[in-house]
Amino acid sequence: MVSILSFTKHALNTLAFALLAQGIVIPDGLEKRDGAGVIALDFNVVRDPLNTNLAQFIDGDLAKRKNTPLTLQNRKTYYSANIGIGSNKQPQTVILDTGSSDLWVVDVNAQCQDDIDCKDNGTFDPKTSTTYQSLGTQFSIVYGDETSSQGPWAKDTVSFGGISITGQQFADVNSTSSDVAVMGIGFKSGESVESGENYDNIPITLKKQGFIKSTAYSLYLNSPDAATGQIIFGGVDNAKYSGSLVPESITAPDRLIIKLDTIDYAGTSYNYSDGALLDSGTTLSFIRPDIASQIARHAEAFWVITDSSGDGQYFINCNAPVSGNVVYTFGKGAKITVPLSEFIFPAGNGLCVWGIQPSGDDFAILGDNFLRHAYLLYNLDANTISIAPVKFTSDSDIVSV
Ligand SMILES: *[C@@H]1O[C@H](CO)[C@@H](O)[C@H](O)[C@H]1NC(C)=O
Ligand SMILES: *[C@@H]1O[C@H](CO)[C@@H](O)[C@H](O)[C@H]1NC(C)=O
Ligand SMILES: CC(=O)N[C@H]1CO[C@H](CO)[C@@H](O)[C@@H]1O
Repeated sequence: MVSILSFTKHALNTLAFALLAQGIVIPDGLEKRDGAGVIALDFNVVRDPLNTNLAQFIDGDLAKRKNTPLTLQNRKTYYSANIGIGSNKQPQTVILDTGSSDLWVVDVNAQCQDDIDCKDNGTFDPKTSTTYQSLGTQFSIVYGDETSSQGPWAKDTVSFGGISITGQQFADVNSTSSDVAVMGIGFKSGESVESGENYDNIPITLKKQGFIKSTAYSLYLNSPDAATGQIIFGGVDNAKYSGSLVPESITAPDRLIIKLDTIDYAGTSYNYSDGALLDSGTTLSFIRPDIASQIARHAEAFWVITDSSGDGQYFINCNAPVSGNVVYTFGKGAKITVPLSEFIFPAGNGLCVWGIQPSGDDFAILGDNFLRHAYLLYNLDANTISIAPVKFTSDSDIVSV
C-alpha cells in the first residue's frame, strides 16, 4: 500500500487491490538474538474471494453497462505476519507493507468504519501491557486503496521472529476502515507524521537495538500457489535467486522507488524511463496509461468504468488465450520475467481483472504479481534495492547483510 500523500485521486481509485494477511504463531520464550544477525519472519498468503457485489454486477453483459459504476472493494491477496505487541505479546495480524512506513494495530475499543469488521484480525488492549506508553499525539493515514486509520501514537514492545524490540513507536488505532492492521517497513522519511516528528520505525529499531547489522531486508513472496513466504531482516537467502543480485539505486527520498527502463511484451519494447515503486502492499501493477493501454490491447484486455467518478479498470476474459511474458528491465540492468498468467485475477462470471492497470502518476507501482518473480534485497542504508530472478525452492543459504 502507499499512503495518499504522493498520489492523485486517479491513482487512488485504481489501487483497488491491497494486501491482506494472516498470522503465524509467535514462539514464546524465544527472545534470544540470532548470532548471525538475521531475523526471519514467515508470512502467510491470504487470497480473498472477490466481493459478491462485483459478481452480481458482472452478468455477462458488460458492454451495455459501460457507464454504470461498478464498485470494487475487493482485496485480492494479502501478505500477513503475526506479531505481538506489549509486555504480554498480544497477537496481531499485520500486512507487511514496503509501500508505507508506520506500524499500527487496532485498539480493543476501536470504532470500525464503513461496516468493516476491523477487529477480526487481532486487537490490542493497552491496559494489559505493563510497558505501554501513550505519546499524546495523533496518528492519521490514508492508503492508496482508500482505507484510513487514526489513533494515538504510543510506544511499546514489539515481538516477532523470535525477538522483541522495546520502546517501539506505533499507533494504537481507535478508528479504521481497514480490516487488518499494517506494518509499514519503508523509509523513515515516508512516515505519516508532521515534519520534524519522524521516529525510528521497525527496521531502524532492529538495527539500533543490535538485532541486525544494516537497515535491510530481503523479500521472498514465493510461487503463485504457495501459502507462505518469508522476509529476512538483516540478511539475504542466496539459495532463492538465480544469477546475481543487481543493486538498483533508490531514486526517491522517501519511497522504495527504482528506475524502470523498459517493459517488453509481445515483441515490443516500451520505453518507460521512470521510477517504479516496489510495493508488497499492492496486488496488481500500475504503469503509465499510454503503455498500459497498448499492453492491454495486445492482450485483449478491455476497459470498464468501475467508479462513479469515471475511473475504471482493465478486465480480461479468463479464458483468453494468453501466453508469453512481460519482461521488466531496470536502470542498472536487472531483468525480471513475469509470465502473463500472473496478470489474470478471477472476478466471477468468466471475467478476470487484468493485472497491469494505468497509474495516475508517471512512476509505476509494481505489486505482488511482479514481486513474486523477483528476489529482492532492500537496503535502506545503502539506498539500493538489489534484484535477481527468483528461484522457488525450500533450500536456504542465509547470510547477514
Ligand atoms: C481516539 O483517540 C483520540 C486521542 O486519544 C481521541 O481524541 C479520539 O476521541 C478517539 N476516538 C475514538 C473514536 O475513540
Ligand atoms: C527513452 O525515453 C527517455 C526519456 O524520454 C529518453 O531519454 C531515452 O533516450 C529513450 N530511450 C530509448 C532507447 O528510446
Ligand atoms: C488473516 C485473517 O484472519 N483475516 C481476516 C481479517 O478479517 C476479515 C474480515 O472479517 C476476514 O475476512 C479475514 O479472513
